[in-house]
Amino acid sequence: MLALAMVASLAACSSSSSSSSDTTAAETEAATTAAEDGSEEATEAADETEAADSTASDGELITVGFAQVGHESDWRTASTQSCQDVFCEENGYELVFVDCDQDSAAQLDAVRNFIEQDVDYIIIDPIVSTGWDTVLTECEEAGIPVIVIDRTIDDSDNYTAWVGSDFTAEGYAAGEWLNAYAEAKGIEISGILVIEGTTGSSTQLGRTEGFEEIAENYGWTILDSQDGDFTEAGGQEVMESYCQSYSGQFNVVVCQNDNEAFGAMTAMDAAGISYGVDGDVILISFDACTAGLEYVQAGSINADFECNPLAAPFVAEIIEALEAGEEVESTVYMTEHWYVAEEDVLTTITVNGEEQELTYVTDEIIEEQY
Ligand code: GZL
Repeated sequence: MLALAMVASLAACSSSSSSSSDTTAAETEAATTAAEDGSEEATEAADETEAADSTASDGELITVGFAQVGHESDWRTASTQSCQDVFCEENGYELVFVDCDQDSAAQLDAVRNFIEQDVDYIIIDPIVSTGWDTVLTECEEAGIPVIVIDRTIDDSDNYTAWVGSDFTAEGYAAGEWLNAYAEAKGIEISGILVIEGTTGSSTQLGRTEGFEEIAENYGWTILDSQDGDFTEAGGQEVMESYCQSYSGQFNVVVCQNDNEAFGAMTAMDAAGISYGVDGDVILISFDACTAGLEYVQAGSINADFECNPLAAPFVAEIIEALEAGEEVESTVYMTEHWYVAEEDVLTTITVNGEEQELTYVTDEIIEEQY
């Protein structure tokens, strides 16, 4: 079967507005299906792929297949843009980009399509942390190095390197900040509601594990913890349900990403529940995307625990080292900050005995954020 991945041929890396033909896994599948029917779309896609293959075969460009989680959040958009900015023709790359639309089966298909196309490297941001061993073995047998970014793969270590964040540490930091903040403000924590990220993602697993461990240490009550799928709609839906079920029982909401927090704010506004620095509910978020930090600066979100999406430059360094026959680090952690809305309440927290800085959000920080 002719396996097709539509080539996301990218404009120069110069601007974030570089156009690219984003391809969802569904479109790739459609093109593959169409290929069997010999339809026009398939011919077009085949021409694009052939063109890319012929260019890559000149040995001028390094072809990188990137199976991205989806397009569910501001964080994901920044992650995708970072890869498109780095892995472009100007920098010596041809990027074959597939948006897997939060569909794990489609993500495995995308990786197998990359093997069929015999790309030089494969980047995976795994939607969920298990189900990877077989396809990673296929990559190894094809002689294609795999670099994992962001989320982790927990049922195989058959890949060259991982670049990302410590999600459990993020959960610990959120819990310790909440304890120190409540003490400093004289707030008695009555009940906590959590809106989790995509179930089974290492992000959801880590942030949940870290925060729940701290909650248990301090004897807090987590009233409920449901999946908001890292989307604004998901956050709003779960928060609407919480406002119905737990009215008057909670004064902390923890959202495992900013887009869920945006949805939760909409739901609490509709329910007449105040939140943030001057509100009845402490609102905690993760990611610290630009829009999230704007809400922190406005006092709507009390604290936002950053997860840095800009892994691509570190991946490019790994690929360049591999191209030069050098050894590479198997694990690279991103640098992150814990952002707060109030400059004069806390400046540090202690997490597992280590003092960690808190960062007050300024216009300059927002200007620089992703
Ligand atoms: C985090 C990343 C998560 C973000 C969400 O590493 O995988 O997925 O926290 C995104 O915004 O959807």
